[in-house]
Amino acid sequence: MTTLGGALIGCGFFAVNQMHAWGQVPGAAITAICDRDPARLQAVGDAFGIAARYADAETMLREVRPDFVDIATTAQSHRALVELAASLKIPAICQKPFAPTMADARAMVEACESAGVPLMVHENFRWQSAILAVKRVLDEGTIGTPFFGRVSFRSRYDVFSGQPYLAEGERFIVEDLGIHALDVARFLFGNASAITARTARVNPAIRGEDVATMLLAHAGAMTSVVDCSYATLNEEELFPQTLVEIDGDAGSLRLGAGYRLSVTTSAGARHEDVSPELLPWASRPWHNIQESVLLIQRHFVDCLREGRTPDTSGADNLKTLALVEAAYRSAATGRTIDPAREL
Ligand code: NAD
Ligand code: 89V
Repeated sequence: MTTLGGALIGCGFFAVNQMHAWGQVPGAAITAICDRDPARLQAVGDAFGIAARYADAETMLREVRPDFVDIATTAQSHRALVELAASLKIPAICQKPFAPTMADARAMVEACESAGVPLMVHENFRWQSAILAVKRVLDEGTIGTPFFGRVSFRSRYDVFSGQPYLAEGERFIVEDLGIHALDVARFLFGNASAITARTARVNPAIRGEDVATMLLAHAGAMTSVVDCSYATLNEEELFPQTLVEIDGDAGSLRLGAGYRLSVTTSAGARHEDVSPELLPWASRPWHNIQESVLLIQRHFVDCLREGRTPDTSGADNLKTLALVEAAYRSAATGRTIDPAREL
């Protein structure tokens, strides 16, 4: 198997996880890195032994001509970098949030489609092993046809120390974290035809909303609640666990604290520990997210080799982003919004 050579743009807080994970993806290796910030470029270059270091993404991509590019910058830069990759016919992974606006996101998908270039959004929460375990139970039909679901993330973990920009934006929790939870809801329950949202800011030290409660209508009778908060002081701090409840016509399922999966049917209840693996480079409590980074990057390489479209392709992610936009519109207007209007 030939090794696919990748280039990484953005050597910040989260990219370190992506670099560690690339070291474990069979048949792929990062051979060049780029950051505008010389200190960050040096730190990642030294830590991972990468000699090819660039301050400018275009120079790197033109010189290195990698087999793929991993864009690990924040959203404002995504459109220019994805369009650059498309223009050079380089398959791209782009971090979430995919884009600050739907117009940018549509343009990025269009640029890659017309260039025939694969594009995956690094939307990794649905790749968490506990969420995959929930999906397996649903697909096996054990609890029958679901009619109610809840995807819940409630915490007071200090995300701002690692990611200071999260305290500064006009938007916060729906755009940064709710986006993952809404994507998990789509993954488990299918697309939504309506969303009603309320948001609040509890922490006075930040600019955006840190609480959001969203009600989604899916196909048939299926209804879900997606709720997230960074203002919740729990007896046990659960960051970054996503809890899931699903009721079906033949049983129910709960993904509870500590990655405890309970499945109840008329035959009784069974419990399973679906804790993520603690990878050699991972650290608690982030190990859950860190494992999902490895799984999604492996998926991208498998898709590249097999000519398949990644599950979280740019086109797929437009639907998650539309839910985010619709949630903000609903919270601002007090109305129920059809996310298709945002597409
Ligand atoms: P960060 O600010 O720490 O790092 C971004 C880096 O990109 C910075 O070092 C910056 O200098 C560099 N950069 C920006 N524009 C550039 C350009 N045009 N060319 C070269 N370098 C450029 O941000 P972060 O916390 O690492 O977050 C990055 C992205 O990852 C965000 O979109 C964030 O939402 C996302 N994120 C995802 C997860 C997840 O689980 N999927 C977790 C955390 C963060
Ligand atoms: O996954 C993320 O996007 C992170 C965090 C878990 C802190 O919200 O920003």
